[in-house]
Amino acid sequence: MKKILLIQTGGTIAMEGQKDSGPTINPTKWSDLINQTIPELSEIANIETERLFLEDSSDINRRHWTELASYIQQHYEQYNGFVILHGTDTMAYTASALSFALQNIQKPIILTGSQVPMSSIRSDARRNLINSIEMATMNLPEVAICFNDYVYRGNRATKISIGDFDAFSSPNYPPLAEIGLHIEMKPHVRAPSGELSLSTQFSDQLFLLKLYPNLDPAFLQELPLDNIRALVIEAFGSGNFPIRGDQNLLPFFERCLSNDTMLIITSQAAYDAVDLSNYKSGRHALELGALSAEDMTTEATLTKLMYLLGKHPDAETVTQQFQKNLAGELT
Ligand code: ASN
Repeated sequence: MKKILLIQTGGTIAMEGQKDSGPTINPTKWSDLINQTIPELSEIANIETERLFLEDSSDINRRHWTELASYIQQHYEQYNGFVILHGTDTMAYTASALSFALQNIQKPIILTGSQVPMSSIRSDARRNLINSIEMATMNLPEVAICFNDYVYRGNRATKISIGDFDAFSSPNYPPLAEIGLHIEMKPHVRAPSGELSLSTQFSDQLFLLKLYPNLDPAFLQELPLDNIRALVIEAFGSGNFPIRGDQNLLPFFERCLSNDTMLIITSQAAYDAVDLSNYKSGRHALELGALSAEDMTTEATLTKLMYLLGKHPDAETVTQQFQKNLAGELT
């Protein structure tokens, strides 16, 4: 029987009863709860549990990603697969971060959680947990999110619903598997290659700016560009932004680039890819030296930059690597 490590990090799935109490289940109670409420899990795999932290996922940051990635790497040989229980709010960020931190994995690393606490009668935790443990026993060498009968590549997924059981989507990449009467594995699962590599230095010297009509560029004067090595602009449509009148953003973009702050343009539209050659504003940005995030999610764009900025001190390597498909995040 396959050996799976179930790692608890918190989220709603780790709450007892009321949501206002935060993740509370203590480690012993947690294993008991699983054994009592889902005894059939032991028919699927030999499961060991570990509680790394117990956080609402809004409190998860790069230090947790480093600890998680290192912990998995240390225990990599002992298990056939890993399931991480995590809050849904930032699950796509953690999944993306792990996909960069742990490259060339040959085993499944599956993140899951729930919209309703495990202890509630109508919880989705049971189904998500059973599905995830089963997926962790399969030939799925990916960091993936398993939720509501779908398995998504982690760095392609995004949270789309607060109240629905169908909380995730993967706008620019089809699901890796669908779980119904049978498990339907799709052909586009990544093929394992090379040795496992661990890299856990995530930089925080970046900033995300979401554009909106009427944004006053004067506000941007205050941004501490000396501490911002990369500025991600979540622009409109195919990568557009204001270029007329007093809301013209080009002078600010020029200031960023002359200050050696990389400029990366992503989109507020979830589907399809940024194309800076489509419209006038994008072409101006291209001429200045801005990069396109193409069809990457904002979560993947940010965590990829955190990973690259943490790893490479020089902007040239970061720029080159950013445009490459490192872990299946980019088409
Ligand atoms: N606030 C929770 C979290 O992300 C939401 C959840 O897990 N459903 O930790």
